[in-house]
Amino acid sequence: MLYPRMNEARLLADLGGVWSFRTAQAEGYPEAWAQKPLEEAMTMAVPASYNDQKDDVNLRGHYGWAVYQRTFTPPRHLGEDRAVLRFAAVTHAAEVWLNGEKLGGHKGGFLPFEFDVTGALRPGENLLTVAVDNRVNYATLPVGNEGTIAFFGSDNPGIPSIELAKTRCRPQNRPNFDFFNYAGITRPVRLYTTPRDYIEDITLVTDLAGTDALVRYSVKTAGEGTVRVTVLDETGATAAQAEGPSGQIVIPHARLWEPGNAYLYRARVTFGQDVYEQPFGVRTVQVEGTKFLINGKPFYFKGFGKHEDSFFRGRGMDECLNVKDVSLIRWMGANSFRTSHYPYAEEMYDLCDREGIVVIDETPAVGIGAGPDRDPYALMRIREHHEEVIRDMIDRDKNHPCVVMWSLANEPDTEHFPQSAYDYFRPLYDLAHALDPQNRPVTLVACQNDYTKDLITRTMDVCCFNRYYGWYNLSGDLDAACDAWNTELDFWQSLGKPVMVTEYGTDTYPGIHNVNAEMFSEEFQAEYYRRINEVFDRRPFFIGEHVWNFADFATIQGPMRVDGNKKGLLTRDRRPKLAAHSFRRRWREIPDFWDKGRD
Ligand code: E8X
Repeated sequence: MLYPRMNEARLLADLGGVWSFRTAQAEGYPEAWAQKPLEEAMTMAVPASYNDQKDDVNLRGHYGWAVYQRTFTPPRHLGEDRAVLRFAAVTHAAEVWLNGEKLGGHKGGFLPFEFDVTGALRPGENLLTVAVDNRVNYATLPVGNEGTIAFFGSDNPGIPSIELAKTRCRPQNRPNFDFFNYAGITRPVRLYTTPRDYIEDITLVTDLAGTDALVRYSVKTAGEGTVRVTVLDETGATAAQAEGPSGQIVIPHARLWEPGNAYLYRARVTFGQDVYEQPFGVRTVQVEGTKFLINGKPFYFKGFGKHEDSFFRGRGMDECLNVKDVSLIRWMGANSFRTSHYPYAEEMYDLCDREGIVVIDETPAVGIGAGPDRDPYALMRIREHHEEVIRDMIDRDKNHPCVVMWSLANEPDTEHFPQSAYDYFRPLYDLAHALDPQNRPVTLVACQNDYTKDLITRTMDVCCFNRYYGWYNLSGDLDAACDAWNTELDFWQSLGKPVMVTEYGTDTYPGIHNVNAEMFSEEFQAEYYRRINEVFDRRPFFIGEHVWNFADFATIQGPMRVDGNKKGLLTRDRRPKLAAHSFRRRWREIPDFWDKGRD
């Protein structure tokens, strides 16, 4: 799916701003609300989550449907052009109405969807109504618990007062994931036009032949016309040309896209009256032995698990914050991050393409676990939707040079029902490889588990796992933590695959200091990383360290969280803790391409 861009053939109108809004019932909303201006409505900014925009506890913790509405008047000169209404993301499910007619719906809160409204627009004012459902359960990604299971804390089964209260508590979301269940129209809504005969999609795959770049392209079109492709370099000069819906283009002496040293070409495609320019980078990615190669060189991941999370906007897209975060990523000498735990806004990938930041692109599949006694793969109703989000994520992000690996899920239960986990994920692994024109490496991020029982993680192209030795277990004992790390890395060493840690960290409250480096202090966070990083540095097959987390972030309330998750190297308002300075010293000494075996 192409990103909406304005050009000489295409109009683009942003429908963000302050919309009308009101909450509805858990199970639904009156369809009559889409027929006329919303009554008893409040103001609500788009794009942004709705949860934190008002000081109303009922809105922050709302459960179920809510309805947004606005009017807009398209220019009269649209003429014969095709008009499309595009939603970059609505969390978690949406139903869209235009002038009282239902256009359709969409399930999934982190990927775009669109409707051709050419015949539905009317002259003058149009009424756009968007109903949004924030419920999570065993059929959604991310997964919500069903019943009254709490994410944190104990369920205290059998205590009569608690059991009775559970039967009478109000219906609410029970996220099986550790981030606040922000919801709403969280990314841009746009109206864009194309000529009747138009370019539907563009796919670009780059390879190297000596100093030349080989670019395989294919252009999907609708209607009549001839496809012409002109490759422009950053100066706007023509680097190569081709004609026809698919083929191969040679760029002589191409400039490579490299981590920290980005170079972007543009594929300018014309078809009939339509035009579209697709940025791309010339780079290759492959796994070879225990190395992760970018342009044939061994890349070392230095970076983070992140969240799209900020004050007031919640999970809402914020390009200023994206620019700030990339600046801080570079300030710390990092080179990459994982889009934990859902695909991020398209604008962040564009920014990473331009800035040379490497991205592991993750689906919203988090929370696939139901305790040691229940097989989540039998219990949950997510397989089809999981395939759908893999398909849509790869379709959306396939041309980004910054994306170097796909993550199928975060911390699914791969320990208690190892064969079920294998049978569930192996086909998804094959699907991702089949769908990706660039055939990038595929992984899943494993939870702290008995890795000797886990059958699926070891079959991934890169073995990625989250480990909290010294925090959630062996708490506070960094000698024991390093001992556990060494024991486990001995196991992974035998596999002969690249291995990286995708989460390790400690809750750290800024301002808590002690000489003895005890848990929750800034000194402990710094010492925890110093000690464990020493273990990593002695393992040539260990190809990356992603800390958890880039910054503090909001979570559901619970006895394990004081004002959210505090494992950030930065506070939520992006101020460095002691460990951020330690990593700045460490990562500025580690090259992006680090052939550890040779050092
Ligand atoms: C944590 C992280 C959470 O924020 C992230 O979304 C997924 C969690 C650690 C799980 N991984 O809690 O800070 C550790 C389980 C150890 C038994």
